[in-house]
Amino acid sequence: MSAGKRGAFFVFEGCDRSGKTTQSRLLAEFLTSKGIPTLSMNFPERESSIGQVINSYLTNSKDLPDEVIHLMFAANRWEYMNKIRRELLAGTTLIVDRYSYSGVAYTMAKGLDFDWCYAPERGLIKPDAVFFLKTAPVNLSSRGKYGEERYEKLEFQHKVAEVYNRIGEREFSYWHEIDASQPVAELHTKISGIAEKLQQQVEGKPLDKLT
Ligand code: 2DT
Repeated sequence: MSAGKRGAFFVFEGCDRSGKTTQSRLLAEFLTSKGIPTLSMNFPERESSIGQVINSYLTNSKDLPDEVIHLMFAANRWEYMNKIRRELLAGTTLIVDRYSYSGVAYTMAKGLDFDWCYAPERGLIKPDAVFFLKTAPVNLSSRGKYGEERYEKLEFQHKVAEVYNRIGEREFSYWHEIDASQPVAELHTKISGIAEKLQQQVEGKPLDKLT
């Protein structure tokens, strides 16, 4: 690969069980089939020591103040920033399931204000595109294994959905809202179409930061 060609940074966002995992996998398979080096990640990254604390919080085995867990989620992204930068600059395209937008949406849904929630995200590498899988939270409960983790409550998911809409308005220039009630294959066709086009545009474009 010629110098200066970097990978693209794609993020999937949405309420719990909105199909992010399936669509991330399909996009990774699609890009790989086109010969593009691809790496899939997700946040929270539960393997690190910070990630393990987050995992015990999410599975309800540990309680923490809202502010503390919020900062741990942000710290969990910061601890992977060098790796993300390195991979992108080496030409690998990243497909990331959840990022700062989940951080802001889930904590604001608890009542904390935007500026406070967003502050620790400033300076993180900015994605080239966010695919926001929009679905009515009411539909989600019919999907498998719903309700086991801390945030999988319908009322809370409604609040999260509202905050996502506000974030989408603020970040409109790279936010792609996709109706997640469509069949899996149709969703994938839309997403892969956008990703393929962006993939070509980002080559040679410097990495940007969240501001
Ligand atoms: P998964 O079920 O997708 O693993 O998500 N969350 C996630 C936050 O509250 N803040 C964050 O910064 C991130 C990345 C969303 C686990 C849950 O963690 C929430 C759902």
